[in-house]
Amino acid sequence: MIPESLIERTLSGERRALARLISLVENDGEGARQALASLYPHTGKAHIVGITGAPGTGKSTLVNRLALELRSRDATVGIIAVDPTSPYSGGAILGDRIRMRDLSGDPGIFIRSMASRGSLGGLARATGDVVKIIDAAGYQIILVETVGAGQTEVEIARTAHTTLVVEAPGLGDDIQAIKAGLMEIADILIVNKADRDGADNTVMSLQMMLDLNSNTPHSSRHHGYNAPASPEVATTPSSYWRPPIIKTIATRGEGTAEVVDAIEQHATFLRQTGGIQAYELERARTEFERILVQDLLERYLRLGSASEIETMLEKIIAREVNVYSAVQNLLDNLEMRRKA
Ligand SMILES: Nc1nc2c(ncn2[C@@H]2O[C@H](COP(=O)(O)OP(=O)(O)OP(=O)(O)O)[C@@H](O)[C@H]2O)c(=O)[nH]1
Ligand SMILES: [Mg+2]
Repeated sequence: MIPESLIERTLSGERRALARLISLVENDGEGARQALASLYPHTGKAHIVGITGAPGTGKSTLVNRLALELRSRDATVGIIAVDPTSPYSGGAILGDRIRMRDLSGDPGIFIRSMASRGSLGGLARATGDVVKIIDAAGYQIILVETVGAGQTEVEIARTAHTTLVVEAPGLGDDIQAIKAGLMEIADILIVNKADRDGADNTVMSLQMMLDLNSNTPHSSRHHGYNAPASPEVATTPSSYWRPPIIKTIATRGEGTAEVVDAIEQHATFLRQTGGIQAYELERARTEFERILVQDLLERYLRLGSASEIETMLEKIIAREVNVYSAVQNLLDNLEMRRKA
């Protein structure tokens, strides 16, 4: 069981309690769910910002700078790095030791990196839980860094209120494909490493992709909650958010104030258009479905015996039965057994 006092101390903003509680919940032991249930009424206050993009585009460097900029505006900041290779460890950002000390010595900043133990689906769940805990502890802005390569990372980024997609000039063709997928979830586009050649070309190609996107009605993410579906009406300035493109040099902190301004503008846009409810709904739905599937799976697997399942798997690989029928049979059998 997780002691009630640990939850109380987390809620009153004690950092050590917060770190300890996160570890306990991450291990998903006895009481993790109970702790999250107690914290839940205290969540929903933080503005959650996802930062994603191809490997090495400068996300961590940017996050570092954004945190400093937000602190200078008196916001408290939680940082979550969802990536085993991310250069945060134990609250440290490698390669940038001076500012690292600035960050980790500041009581208004809390840094956590997510160990990627278990499945990727587990990572998405664990990240959602950690966001809630840091939110309940009272941090006003939560920055979540993910490497935008896989479905899980995109899923994590999608559950943020504001998603930053970080690009950099001179990336290869394989990266272009990632880029196209990430464009749809971007609320703010960053062209980092603007000190390098080709930054203006990158900006131009993003402009073109945005022009294409804004003509397709399915980019609903950038409309207010009650925005009409018709593209002509939806593109009026009041109900359509066109992702700004901002050039930054994260290593020098150039452009980071503009990025924070854009985050604030997007938060205002979401509040004014009711978009925030749409995000909350989407997030609740994703989470609900994920936990439903997980719990049902566990429950069914517990009801059936291990040997039954092994026998069934062998029939599947012997082509005696197909996987759809196998699942259907299992469900039917368990239903009957439950009723009996
Ligand atoms: N020239 C230049 N280099 C930069 C800039 N921003 C970051 N870098 C460098 O790019 C490298 C990668 O930066 P990170 O911040 O670790 O990038 P990342 O996107 O977090 O990387 P992963 O988490 O591994 O995907 C580092 O060597 C940074 O110093 C920039 O604006 N200009
Ligand atoms: Mg990183």
